[in-house]
Amino acid sequence: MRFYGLALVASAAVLGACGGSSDKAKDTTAAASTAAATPSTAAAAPAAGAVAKKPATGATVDVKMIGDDKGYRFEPADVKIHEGDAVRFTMVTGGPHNISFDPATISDPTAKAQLDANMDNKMAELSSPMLMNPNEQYVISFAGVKPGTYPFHCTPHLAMGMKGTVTVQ
Ligand SMILES: [Cu+2]
Repeated sequence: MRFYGLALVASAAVLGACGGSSDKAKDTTAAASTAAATPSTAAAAPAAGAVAKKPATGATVDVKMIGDDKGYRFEPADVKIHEGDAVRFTMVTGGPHNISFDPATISDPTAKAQLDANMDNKMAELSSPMLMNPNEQYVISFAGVKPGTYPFHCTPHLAMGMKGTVTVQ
């Protein structure tokens, strides 16, 4: 006798798959930004422009602007003048150089405005243009600039100590 025991184990593997994809209607609202062309209201009202340039009436003192193997410097770095004199800066070597007074060092607003007015072709307040080539000159009148000490520097070479002072006696 043969006895066949057949055990059928049906294991139902239930795979629960939850793949619910909800369609979301994307509402793209294009915000039409109507950027109104704002006219550049550059109010060309020079408040300090009321100060007129005053030409020098006295002596002219020369200062050389030098950059060589000894460093960058004004020569002489510290000059003493009288009100009404002018300082003539001459580019010698190692340019570009410029002459820039730090507005923060001039506490008197009248002196600051007059000195600024006396400077031609400025890059910024109290800052001369760059002198690129040998023998280029820049003259600053100190007419109307009251007595005091006015520190200045060369913007490109300030970190290398190229600075000086003009003392109006
Ligand atoms: Cu310089």
